[in-house]
Amino acid sequence: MAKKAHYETQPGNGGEAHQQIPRDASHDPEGHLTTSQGIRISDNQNQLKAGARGPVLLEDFVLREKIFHFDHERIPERIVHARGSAAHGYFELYDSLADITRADLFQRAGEKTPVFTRFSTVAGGAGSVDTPRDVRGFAVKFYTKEGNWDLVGNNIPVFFIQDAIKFPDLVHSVKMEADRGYPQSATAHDTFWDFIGLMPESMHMVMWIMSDRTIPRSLRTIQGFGVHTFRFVNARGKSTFVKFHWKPKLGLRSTIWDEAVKIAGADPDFHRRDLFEAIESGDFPEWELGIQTFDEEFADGLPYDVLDATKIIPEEILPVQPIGRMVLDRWPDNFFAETEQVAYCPANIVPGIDFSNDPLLQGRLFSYLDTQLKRLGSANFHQIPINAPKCPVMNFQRDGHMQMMQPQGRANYEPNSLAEAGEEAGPRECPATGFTSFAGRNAADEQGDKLRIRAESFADHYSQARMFYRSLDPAEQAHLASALVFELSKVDLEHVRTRMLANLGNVDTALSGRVAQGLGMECPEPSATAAPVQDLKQSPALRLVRGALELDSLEGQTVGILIADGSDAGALKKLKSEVEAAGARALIIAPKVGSTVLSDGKAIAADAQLAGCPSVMVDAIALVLSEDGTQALTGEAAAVQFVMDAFGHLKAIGHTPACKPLLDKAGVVTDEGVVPIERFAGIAGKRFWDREPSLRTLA
Ligand code: HDE
Repeated sequence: MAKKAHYETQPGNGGEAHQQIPRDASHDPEGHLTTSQGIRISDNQNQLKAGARGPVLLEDFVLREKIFHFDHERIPERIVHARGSAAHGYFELYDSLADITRADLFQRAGEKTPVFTRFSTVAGGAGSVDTPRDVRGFAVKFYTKEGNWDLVGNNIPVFFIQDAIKFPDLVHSVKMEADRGYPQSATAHDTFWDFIGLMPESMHMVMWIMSDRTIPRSLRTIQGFGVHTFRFVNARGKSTFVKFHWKPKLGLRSTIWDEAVKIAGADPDFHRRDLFEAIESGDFPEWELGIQTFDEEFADGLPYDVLDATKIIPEEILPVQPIGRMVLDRWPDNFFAETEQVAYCPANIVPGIDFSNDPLLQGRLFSYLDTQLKRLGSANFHQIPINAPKCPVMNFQRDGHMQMMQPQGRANYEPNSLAEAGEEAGPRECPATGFTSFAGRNAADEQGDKLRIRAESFADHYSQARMFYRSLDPAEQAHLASALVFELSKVDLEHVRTRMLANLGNVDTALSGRVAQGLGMECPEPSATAAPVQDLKQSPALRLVRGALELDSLEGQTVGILIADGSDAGALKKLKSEVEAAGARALIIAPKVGSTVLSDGKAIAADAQLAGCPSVMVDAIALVLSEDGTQALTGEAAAVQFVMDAFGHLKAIGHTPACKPLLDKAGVVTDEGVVPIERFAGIAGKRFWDREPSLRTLA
């Protein structure tokens, strides 16, 4: 009789879309504490001793097992992208893309595919803060019916280097300096700028990382990009190049540098908390997935190479077509089990999607699988529930550390003829539906002599950097120049600064001049370039400040309402309901969190205490204060700073008439963003960029 083989799905997964990973199924329904062997524990407070004051006994297996497990709780953190926050959700397709790809998740309009998405900073360790100036990782695992597809991208569409062999050098240069062990999570130091200056191909990326993109207000307000050119392959085997873009429903929002620095102190977990609270309150973060598709002929007509990850295809040249949306609607049950153990890999693709020859992408295909083995400690890491596909997994890979599968029978090789003897033969390869690599029009011609060489078409390092800089709004250009001044001012090696200024001269001499002036240095001549720098047409789609993705709406934002004893109860109620009607959160802040007595004599509890909730924590502020309340707070540094920072960070300020002395003390000058509370809800969603030049010196 044929034995039933257990080649089925792996533990912790199922077939249906968006199925939840089961919560620890092994717990005792009666709630008893046990050892890992299931032995009930009678006393979890005291070790086993020989007498009340006597020595501890080695036989105490309860103690030894507990401490042993604790000793091994940490695993190596990711060498890059160590600090991350993630959530479950789904991807919903708008219309079938069957004409360009046979990928199962893109076949049926309205189909939902479960996803797990992890956002991260790059340079800092797992315990570092959320708001350094840094690239944000944007990694999405799609649990499709034909296996897992990982789109492991960033919030910036280009990268520092063109070839994977430079990655360890790049990462070493940006991380804490080898001898001194600092700075943590910052590019503002010698070794990073030394490497960057010697690597002119990074200059386009440098423009992006010095722009406001790298100091986002929320993870819900970042874009995501697949970066590399990929391929879609349809059922007839036809290939189309594709680039992936995620656009946030709430639009793009950044912070002011001074604000980002202060958030780091006020709440190191600012982005993680924001994502958690949004999901827990049912305000589910959402992004639209868009694609740019093109063929070889289009690619050949571009003045740069689509295989070069330091280049974009501007949306004005090739529009982004929306194809679906991603909604994140469930926070993980357990941070370690899911967010920490999730293992993304750009090599995880499904039939209908394929790689391009981008040399950076090709290098990544090796690195991620390798790093997961180091991090998770076993070749069976794909069996961890968060990594397990939600479709059948059947093969003859066997054994290894922490093997969770219990295959039955003798078939652990292929081909075999065990079926002829009535035994289970195991799975067979599937030529018709299995993954086949796209052969490539030029696959044969593109092979040449074995050379360590960079294609000529990768030689232009500056034209797109210039295009990016010149496409920005003047306010963001000023932020970018000031960011460069800040970063280079932290560089002690003068020749490194000078080299950077010379490279910046190729982007724009006005930019290098501004930065040189900000540093108080002579501006050198532009450095030699490998290819002539071209004046490409500007791309307004690249703007964050006053760009198409900057929305004025209050939706998804938080308004901090400052109250004190005597605040007008009616005005507060009205304002709160207006703010909430606009889709925002009203956070009541008071000098004392427990109770504030309003004008109607009733006491209310605040959501936050003033000293613990500076205005950097909110997107706009409203001051609902009586004359007495204002007088009390005018002598309170936390209140003055609250208002001063909101004004300095270009936020909307609404106020009751009695607040004038506090506004004056904080140096607030009335402009279109400083309004009576009756008009506040209408303008509170905006930043007031025009205020900035009067407040701080920008380069
Ligand atoms: Fe990564 N990258 N990377 N990277 N990367 C890792 O894999 C690597 C690159 C990105 O939330 C590591 O599991 C190489 C580009 C994200 O878990 C590692 C090269 C882009 C994440 C690795 C690159 C990324 C990683 C470290 C140059 C944007 C976090 C831990 C060839 C398209 C995923 C890990 C998560 C993580 C290697 C360049 C995005 C070491 C060798 C370009 C979002 O394998």
